[in-house]
Amino acid sequence: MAVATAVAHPNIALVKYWGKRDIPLNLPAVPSLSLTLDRYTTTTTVHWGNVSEDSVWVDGQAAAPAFRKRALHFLSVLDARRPSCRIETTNNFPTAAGLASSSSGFAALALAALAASGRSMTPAEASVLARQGSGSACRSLWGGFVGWSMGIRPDGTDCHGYPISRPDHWDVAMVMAIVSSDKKSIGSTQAMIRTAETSPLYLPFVEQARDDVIRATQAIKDRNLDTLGTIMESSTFKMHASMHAAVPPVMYWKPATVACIQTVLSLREAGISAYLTMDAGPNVKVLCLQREAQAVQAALLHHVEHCEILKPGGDPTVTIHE
Ligand code: 2P0
Repeated sequence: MAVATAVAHPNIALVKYWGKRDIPLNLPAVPSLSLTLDRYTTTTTVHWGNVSEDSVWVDGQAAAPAFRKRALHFLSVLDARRPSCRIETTNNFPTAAGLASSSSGFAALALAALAASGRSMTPAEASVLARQGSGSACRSLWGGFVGWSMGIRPDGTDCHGYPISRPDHWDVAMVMAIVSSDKKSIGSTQAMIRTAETSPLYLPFVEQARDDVIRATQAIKDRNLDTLGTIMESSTFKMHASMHAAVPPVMYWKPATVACIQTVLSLREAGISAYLTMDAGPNVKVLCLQREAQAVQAALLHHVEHCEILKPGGDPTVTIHE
């Protein structure tokens, strides 16, 4: 029984995960592909045993009941006969605001729990575990560009992330226009279920996902930003259009979201290769070359107060304390 800390970076999907074929196991309806970011981190410490009762702490405060339950259940997925545990987690960026905090969160929790409980797993096995906490977390087991295979087994043991290329493969940046850091109005899981059950536009998104991943993977290998960006934007707009056509609609956009979208389209007309993506929130993330990132940031700062330039990030790290 030991104490371990893991640090993981969030990832932003370039080809989107939206919808599940198995809800408890977080088995996706589509394959997806992401970029792990630098600078943003979740740091999570797990005390496995040697504590009198379960506890979960977020930024030094007792966790809200829903997150406490979800985090402790996750430890029980790892070991149904586990001892009492203490979880301490902190993000250096806004939580549950469409900035992929659940991806780094459950990747860090999985790795800290594995190390603290004395288990060793391959990265793919750890990715299967992290996926059960939050789907997108299975992609934060690696830095750089990462894919997520759907797998075919009903138990999900072949449904995990896989590395595509290292962070230094390509000098791209992700410029994050923070329209709002508020918690999202509807959680991803509920929004996915509603979209899949009610949206007439959901099926085309699902049908095109596999081809989008294949073509995006080749574009990454070729370092072809215009091809990758075009696929990424198409995946984003197919996902959001399907949400907007759900009943009732799932609408994460705010006026500044639309202003940022129009800015990116104008930047392209001015000759800058900038392409956007959005997740379950109003924030707009723009993929471009690092040497053009400051021009992109300056244009977006007309519409948002906060806009940050992030680069491809590395693998998670794990430290065992005792
Ligand atoms: C993604 N998103 O591929 C997609 C695109 C948001 C939009 O994965 O229900 O927190 O825990 O599996 O991973 C956000 O959903 O959802 C997400 P669950 P998750 O990154």
